[in-house]
Amino acid sequence: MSDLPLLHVEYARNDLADLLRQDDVLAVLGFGRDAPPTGDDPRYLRVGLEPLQDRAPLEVWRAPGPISHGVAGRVRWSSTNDYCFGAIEVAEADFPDVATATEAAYSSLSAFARGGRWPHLLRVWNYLAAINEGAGDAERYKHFCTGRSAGTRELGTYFPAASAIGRSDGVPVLQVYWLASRVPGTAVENPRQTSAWCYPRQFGPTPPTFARAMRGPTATPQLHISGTAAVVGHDSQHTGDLQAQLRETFANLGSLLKSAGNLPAFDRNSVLKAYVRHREDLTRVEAALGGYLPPEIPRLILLGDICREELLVEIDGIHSVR
Ligand code: 3EB
Repeated sequence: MSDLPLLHVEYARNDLADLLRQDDVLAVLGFGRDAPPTGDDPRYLRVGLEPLQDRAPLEVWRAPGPISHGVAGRVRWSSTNDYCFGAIEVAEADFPDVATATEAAYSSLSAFARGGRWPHLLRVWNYLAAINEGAGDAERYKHFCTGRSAGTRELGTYFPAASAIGRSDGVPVLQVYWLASRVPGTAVENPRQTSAWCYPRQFGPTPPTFARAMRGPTATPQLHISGTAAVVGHDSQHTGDLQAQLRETFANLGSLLKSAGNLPAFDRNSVLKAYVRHREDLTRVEAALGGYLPPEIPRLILLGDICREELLVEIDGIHSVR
């Protein structure tokens, strides 16, 4: 077993420039139009999901330095000895369709990962515009899945944990960012859910290639949790019922923690993000999270489309044991 340090993730109110002067800051993420725009420093990325609380914090990833950073082709990256943060943005206008754009992003990601000292993808976030546009096999999310799979064939079946969410700002630029490591993690599946890469044909020509979670190669447990929604087996549950979808989502999260090695319940060492399809559901989602989680757990609620039209909410996060 390996013993990488835990990645420390927090939601902070600091000024971006102050954060980027600190020598243990691997990455900073900003959310929505009021966040600082993406600039020259590859450690910072603004993503196209609007925060639903008043003033969104910045998400800060810290790991023991020294930290290097740079730009390699399409990839903006930063790294410690153990971890690498990478980000790619691909304008859809430069490609014939979303599948081709996604394949290009993932080919760059794969080549970068394979060629460097951090070849093991632990966790990937994907944000694309109009994710549910198109009917049946023509839905953009399904084309995204085809492109992702085509761009990552060399990775075999070592799939990272992932989230794929519709950008609420509608900007037709695919954003992909990730966490990779020097030594591999351990993928974790959820016994309540069919593994995504085994989804039946009705969910599209190319099944989604992600693990339900990834246990980091850390001395004490750190679990990178994929976007988790009200999916049981391969089917969505409770269409039209937000509260029931949240209950099912928390049942899935509980089952995942158990499957990852009987991990304890979420506490102050975890951080969670909830993606909400409809702005008007914010108050109800906030209240429901308050019922499922102790108040000290940092959480961020973002406006974004879930990749199945009937799903109203999805939760991801990082669970850590210190
Ligand atoms: C699901 O369980 C819901 O395509 O990367 C969740 C997390 C979902 C990641 C992805 C999709 C993805 O199938 C959707």
